[in-house]
Amino acid sequence: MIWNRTSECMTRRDMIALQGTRLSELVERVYFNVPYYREKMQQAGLGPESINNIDDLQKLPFTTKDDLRDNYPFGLFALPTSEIIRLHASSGTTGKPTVVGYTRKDLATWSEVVARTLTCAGVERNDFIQIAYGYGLFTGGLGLHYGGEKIGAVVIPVSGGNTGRQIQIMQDFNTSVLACTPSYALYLAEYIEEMKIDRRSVKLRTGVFGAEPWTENIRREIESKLDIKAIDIYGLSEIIGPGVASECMFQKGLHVNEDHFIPEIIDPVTLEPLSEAEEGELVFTTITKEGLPLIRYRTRDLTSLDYQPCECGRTLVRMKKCTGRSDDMMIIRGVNIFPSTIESILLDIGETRPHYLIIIDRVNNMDVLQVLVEVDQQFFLDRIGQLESLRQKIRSSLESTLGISVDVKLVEHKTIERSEGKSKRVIDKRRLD
Ligand code: DLL
Repeated sequence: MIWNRTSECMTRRDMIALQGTRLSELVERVYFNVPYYREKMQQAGLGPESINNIDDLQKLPFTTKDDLRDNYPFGLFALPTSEIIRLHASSGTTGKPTVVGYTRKDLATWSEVVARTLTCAGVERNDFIQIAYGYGLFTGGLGLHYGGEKIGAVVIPVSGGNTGRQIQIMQDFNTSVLACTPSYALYLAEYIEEMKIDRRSVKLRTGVFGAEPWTENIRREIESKLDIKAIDIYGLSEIIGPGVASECMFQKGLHVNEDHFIPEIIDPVTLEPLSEAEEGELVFTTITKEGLPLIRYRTRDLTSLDYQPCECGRTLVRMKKCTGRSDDMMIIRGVNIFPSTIESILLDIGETRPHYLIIIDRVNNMDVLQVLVEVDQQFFLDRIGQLESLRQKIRSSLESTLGISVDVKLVEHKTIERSEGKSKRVIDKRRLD
């Protein structure tokens, strides 16, 4: 099933023409309505007449999270607040949050793109969607909510947390689709197992998981434990929230709703555009948004693009599953390391659980990397004598891939805190000083 065949199955030529028209309209709007953009364009020697098609996109300057923060809270809005009918904000770990505003039309666009996301995941009007993303300033809960209503499914707005109640609701209401972060899905699966809840009393068929990076290993774990298809959905508040891109049933990359958000991939260091299939930083230009349109917004997420049409019939460009962010990269003793690399190594070793914590510290002016990893409960009970050899095995796998020494600590089941929303898997004590 495809939600909007006209937009999702266009020829490349038609898409480029549509993007070009929308882009030049956008540039005209922001030039006259947002002093920040006007100044930046003037500095680059550009006027609205300079941008006529998508080849001109690369002439425009980038926008970053810092630009949004510097103009906190409403400085980049392109319309007066009398036209804005909803605000959301992204929490952010440092400094001020980023505030995003939606007009009535923006909310309609948001419902449309989330309806596409859900249809991509095989969700239909007969489904019962349990939304366990947080409701509030975070875009996850309300974003999925209105998309679910748009397709006519039965929306169950539980919000995050209270795991026992989540499961009770799944059983009583016959929930068929679960929407939450992958880390919470994993926690729910674990809870069902531990409480010895009969898996058949839960009728889940599909999960729409996103808001944080997750690997193929985690996907396999969730799919087998919950006996569902786990679909990756991507988005960010600044661009709209969930609904930016989603996997279809083929799970071969995430279709980007590029009639609304033009993606580009750039080298995060030189800022030069990269070609198809090259991995780099994802950049978006929102060509239909009214409240807070963004030009060449640097997401910091790392991925690549594939323009080949998909087996599902959609021609929308696909982005590879995002495994990390350029600002997630840890530099430990000069070596660039991504948390996702550590996660893959840990999960390839059978006896460990997908729960780990990476701790970086500086001792005597030297960076030290410690990895805490949970081990199967059975292992602690039956094979305690083999713990040391398991620890050595993990250490040598990590060290040979990362090229630096790693202190590995095996911990018992449930030692590492579970998360109901986005998980936090890295503690960098060097930054806390
Ligand atoms: O997380 C929006 C969202 C809600 C997406 C629910 C999907 C489902 P923010 O809180 O602004 O918005 O965080 C955006 O989260 O730049 C990525 O780094 C990360 N992210 C979101 N989805 C994925 C994903 C929402 N599927 C930031 N895979 C983004 C990897 C993701 N990272």
